[in-house]
Amino acid sequence: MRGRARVMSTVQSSLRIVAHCGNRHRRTPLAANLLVLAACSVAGAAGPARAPLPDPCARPAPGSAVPEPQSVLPTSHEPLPAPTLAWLGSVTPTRVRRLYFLEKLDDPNNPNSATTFYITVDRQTPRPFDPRSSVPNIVVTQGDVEDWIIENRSTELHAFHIHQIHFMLMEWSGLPVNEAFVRDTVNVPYFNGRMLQYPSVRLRMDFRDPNAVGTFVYHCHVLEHEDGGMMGTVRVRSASAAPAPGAPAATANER
Ligand SMILES: [Cu+2]
Repeated sequence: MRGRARVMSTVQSSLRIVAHCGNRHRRTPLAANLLVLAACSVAGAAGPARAPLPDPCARPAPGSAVPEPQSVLPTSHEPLPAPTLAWLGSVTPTRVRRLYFLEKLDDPNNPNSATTFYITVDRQTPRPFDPRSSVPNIVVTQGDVEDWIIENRSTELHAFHIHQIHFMLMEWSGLPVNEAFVRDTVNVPYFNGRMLQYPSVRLRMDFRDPNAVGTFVYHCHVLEHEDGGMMGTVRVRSASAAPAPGAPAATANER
């Protein structure tokens, strides 16, 4: 055999190395997997037939098909466009909403009974997520920025996560936070039963992206909790569909 490669024969389902860089092994060690680099030819296990392997570094022969050119990184870059929206942390929110995580045992006297998980908008009735419901828990208007204060009223950690948009963490249990980035997930610490107030986060929710119109979900990122009901929906209506100032009949979810 020729070439700078290790060449193997197969023994049942294992690979057996019979030579390396043109040198035949006296012993033939087994290998679970092996990378073969740019061999010129190998000896077939069935006999003297030789099978050429393509050399990825070789120049094409005259008259042969020209291979696709390799990608080339640009030597200079166009600068990114300047942001058209104000930095989220400097925007005054249009409203503040409050939500809370909650867990309930099916039998309060039996800690081993099943648990139902909730993420509830303040002043709404706690209900586990119903995927068949077409009524969103929250309705907002595209272009708005809102602050959501999310409490954890359970004795277990929860991770608030929202699809489609991002938010900034502004406060951690009432203490200001100065983060220079946006998130889509944040942990909300558990209540230990002795605190004077529930642990909470204050999030600046960015609904300004015109591509974020529609209905999407927010939920606990602990999937057992999410599947147990800890999920809700937010509908972002387009600014043109928003009711005119002073229009009546806003539902509870739209306030
Ligand atoms: Cu959770």
